[in-house]
Amino acid sequence: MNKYLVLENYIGGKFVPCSKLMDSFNPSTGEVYCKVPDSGPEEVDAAVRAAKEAFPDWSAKSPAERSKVLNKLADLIEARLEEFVQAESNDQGKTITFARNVDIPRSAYNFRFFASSVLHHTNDCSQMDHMGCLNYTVRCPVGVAGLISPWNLPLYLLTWKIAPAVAAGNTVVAKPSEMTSVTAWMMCQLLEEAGFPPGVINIVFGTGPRAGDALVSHPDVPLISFTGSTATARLITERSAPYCKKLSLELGGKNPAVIFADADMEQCISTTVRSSFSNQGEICLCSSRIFVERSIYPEFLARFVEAARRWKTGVPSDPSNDNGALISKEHLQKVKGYVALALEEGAQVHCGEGVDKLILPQQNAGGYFMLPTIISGVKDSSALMQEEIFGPVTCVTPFDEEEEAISRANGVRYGLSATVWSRDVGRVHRVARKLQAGLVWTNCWLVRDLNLPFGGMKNSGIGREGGKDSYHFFTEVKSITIKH
Ligand code: TXE
Repeated sequence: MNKYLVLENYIGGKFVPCSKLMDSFNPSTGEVYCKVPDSGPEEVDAAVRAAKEAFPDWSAKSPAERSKVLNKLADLIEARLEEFVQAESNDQGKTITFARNVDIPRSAYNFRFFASSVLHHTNDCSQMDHMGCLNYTVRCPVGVAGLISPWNLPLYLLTWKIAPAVAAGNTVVAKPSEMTSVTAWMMCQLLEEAGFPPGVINIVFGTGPRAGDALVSHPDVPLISFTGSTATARLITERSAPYCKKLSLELGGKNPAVIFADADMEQCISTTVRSSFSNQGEICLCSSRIFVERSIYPEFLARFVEAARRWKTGVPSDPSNDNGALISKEHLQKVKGYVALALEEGAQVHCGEGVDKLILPQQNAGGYFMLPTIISGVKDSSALMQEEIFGPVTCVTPFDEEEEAISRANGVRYGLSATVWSRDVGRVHRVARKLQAGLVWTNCWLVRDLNLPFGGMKNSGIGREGGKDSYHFFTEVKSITIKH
C-alpha cells in the first residue's frame, strides 16, 4: 500500500493515472502529504476533447435538469464534510475550524447557490422603432470553460468557478493549484453519483507553467476564469490573446482599512484583527494597510497589538487555534523577508515575527508557521505598503485628514477591497465612493452574498463574479430581431 495519497486526473468521467507525479506537502509538518499528477499538454488535450464531446448534450439540458445535479453534488459534499475538512486542513495548513466553518460548507453552497440562481435569470425584449421590429436576447453557454484556481481557499475557489460554469450549460476543464489538489480529487469521486455525465467536469492536476499554460493556450477553450497572482494573470492574458479568449481575472489586493476617530473601537479592533490575519493572512481580501486617524492612533495601536497577540497560531488540528501554517516553505520565507525589509528600513515591529516566540510540538517543528505581525513606521512608498504580502503581516500608519487617507489608500496599483470605520453615515458613503476598490465594507468585513458582484479594479483584476455577473461571464448574449 502507498504511504501517500496518489492522485489521478479525472477525464471523461474516469480517473486516469499520470505517468509523471510530483510531491505535495503538509504545511504543518513539512512532510509529503500526497503525490500529484504533473500533467502537461497531452493530458489537458484529452480533458478538453472529453469536455467538447460532452458539451452538446449538457448545454441542451434545461436549467432545471442541470440544477438538480448541482444540488445533489452539494448534498454529497455535505455528507462527507468532515473528510473534506480534514483533507483541506492537511493539504493547505489552514485550521480545521476555518475549513469546517468556511471552506467546505461554502464549497457545497456554491453548487446550491448557482443551482438556484440559474433558474431565475430573465432576458430582455424590446419593441424597436425600426420598421415594427421586435428584439429579444438569449444567452448561450460558451463551450469548454478553462478554470484555474489558487491554493488559499482550494475547494471553495474552485467550486466558485465550476458551479456557475456548469449551471449555465458549459462543460469544464479545471486545474487546481498544484499545492492543494486533494479536495478537488475527492470531489471527482462524487461526480458520477451526483449525476454529472462523463466529460462535463474534468479536472487536470499539475503546475501552472505546464498544465495551466496548456489550458490557457488551447484553441478549443474559448474562456478562462482565473484566480491568482497579477504576474500570472499577465502571462495568461498574453497567452490567450491570439485566440481572443473571454477572460475573468480575480487577482491580488493591498487592501486598506481606513479608521476614523469616531469608529466603534471595540468592534473595529476585533474585526481588523480578523481581516488582517484570518487564514494566515492568505485571503486576497485581507487588510494589510491600516490607516488610523491620529487622535486615536496610540490607543488603537496598543489595543490592536494586544488583540493580535491573543490570535492563536498553532497546530491546525487544534480547534482552539485561530491560525495554522502558511502554504509552503518558499512562501513563508517570502513573507518573513518583508519583515526583515521593514527592520532594514527602520520600521518598528510590535508583535509576532522576531518579537514573540511560537512554541510548537516536536512533530510540527518542520511546519511553515508564523505569528501575526504588526509593523508601524513604514513609508507609503515601501514594498511593505505597495506589494501583496499574502501572509500574517499588516502595517499601521496614522493620518490627519479624510482626503489624505483616501489618497494614500488609493496610492497602490491594486484595487480589490477596502474597509471604512466611522459612525458618521455621510462620511462612510463619501469615503466608500472615493476609494478605488471593487468591494468596500463599512463597519464590517467580508460580509458576502453570492448574488453581489465580486472582483477588483486596477491590477486586482478584470471582470466580476457572483450571481448575474458569473452568469453573464459564462454565457454569450445573442440579440435576435424579428420583423413582424
Ligand atoms: O500564484 P499563481 P502563486 C498571490 C499572492 C501570492 C502570489 C503567488 O500574493 O503570494 O500570488 O502565489 C496557476 N499559466 N495570490 O505563485 O502562480 C497555478 O498553478 C496558467 C493571490 O501560487 O498565480 C495556480 O493554479 N496557470 C491569490 C494558479 O495559477 C498558471 C491567490 C495561481 O497561482 C501559470 C493566490 C501559467 N503560466 C496567490 N502559472 C488571490 N487573488 O486570491 C501559475 N498558474
